[in-house]
Amino acid sequence: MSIFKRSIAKAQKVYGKIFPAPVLTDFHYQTMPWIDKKDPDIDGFVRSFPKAPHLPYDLAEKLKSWRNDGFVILENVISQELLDAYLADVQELIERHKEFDISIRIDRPEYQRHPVMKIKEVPREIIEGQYIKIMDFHNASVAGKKLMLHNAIVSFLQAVFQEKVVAMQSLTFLYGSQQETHQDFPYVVPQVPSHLAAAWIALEDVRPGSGELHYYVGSHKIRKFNWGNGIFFNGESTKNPTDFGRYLVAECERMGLEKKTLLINKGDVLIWHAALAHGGEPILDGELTRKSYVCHYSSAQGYYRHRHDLVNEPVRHSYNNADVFADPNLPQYENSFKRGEAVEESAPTVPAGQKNAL
Ligand SMILES: O=C(O)CCC(=O)C(=O)O
Ligand SMILES: [Fe+2]
Repeated sequence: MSIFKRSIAKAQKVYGKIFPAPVLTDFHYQTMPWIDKKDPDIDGFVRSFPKAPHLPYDLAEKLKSWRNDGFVILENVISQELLDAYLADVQELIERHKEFDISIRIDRPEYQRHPVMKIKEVPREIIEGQYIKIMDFHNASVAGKKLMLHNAIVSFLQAVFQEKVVAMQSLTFLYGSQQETHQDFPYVVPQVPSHLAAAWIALEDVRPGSGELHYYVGSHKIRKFNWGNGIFFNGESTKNPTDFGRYLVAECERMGLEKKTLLINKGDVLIWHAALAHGGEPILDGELTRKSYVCHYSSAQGYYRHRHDLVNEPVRHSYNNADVFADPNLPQYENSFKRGEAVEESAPTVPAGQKNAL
């Protein structure tokens, strides 16, 4: 570095000490979804929301628990046929993995230096083992897109954001993640950070001991963690994910929030708030898979550029009036797994609890 550049850097550092930039302690109130603001009129909104009477769940009841608890479970909303089409696509990807540049994340010590790899570079026994996330397979899989933009999910999120829904990314798990307790918003940051939610789609019935997802009821309202440089995790943060996990567990326990584990069935979906504290339980029985598909969402205002291409207008794919962007880096694979094309994405139309009443 030249003497000139060094002096500038030093002056900036001194300036930063005298006039520190304000550290963000929460989302900007103005940007927050209506339902997170003071006194939202949920019944009034549902009366005016044309889709509400056609959904396979009681939207007003779900929006109220979303506001209070930070999550909802939609039971029996996705057809087995669509789930099986996606599972078959995943199986085919694994069998033909040597042909694909699709990314997977491997959280095993041997891969610590390069946790994100192309699936073709990873041995099959690693791909089919624990600590693996298949990344953004919805780009290649039509069934993956239809699941991600399923009417039951995007209608609920459209109500939460009062806006068109845009899916951001997906992760496919064969085993429990065993991830520490965390909130997603410090890591998954759309252009409007408070416009974020996630769905956990059960690809099989969840069995106890398989490393179930856990979450703290109402934890979306706790005071936000300070990473040393505000509420997002990035290169300037002085705290790490383990500090974050410790803070969240201590804060949830101090507030007396209930910890739950997720034991839902194939076809059910958990949708959670950007700030719900959650993680993966240890796997107690290594024989048990826990196949699941996790998608993150924002709104049209909140996510208008693909995170891997902030310059160009994204290529959009739409279902149920919601969008997902094509992968700007791997156009050759887009929708090349076509099983989902033949599947009608219709959901069971009767709420699970009312089936016998008809
Ligand atoms: O499914 C899990 O165990 C955790 C997934 C998760 O936290 C995420 O994808 O945000
Ligand atoms: Fe998460």
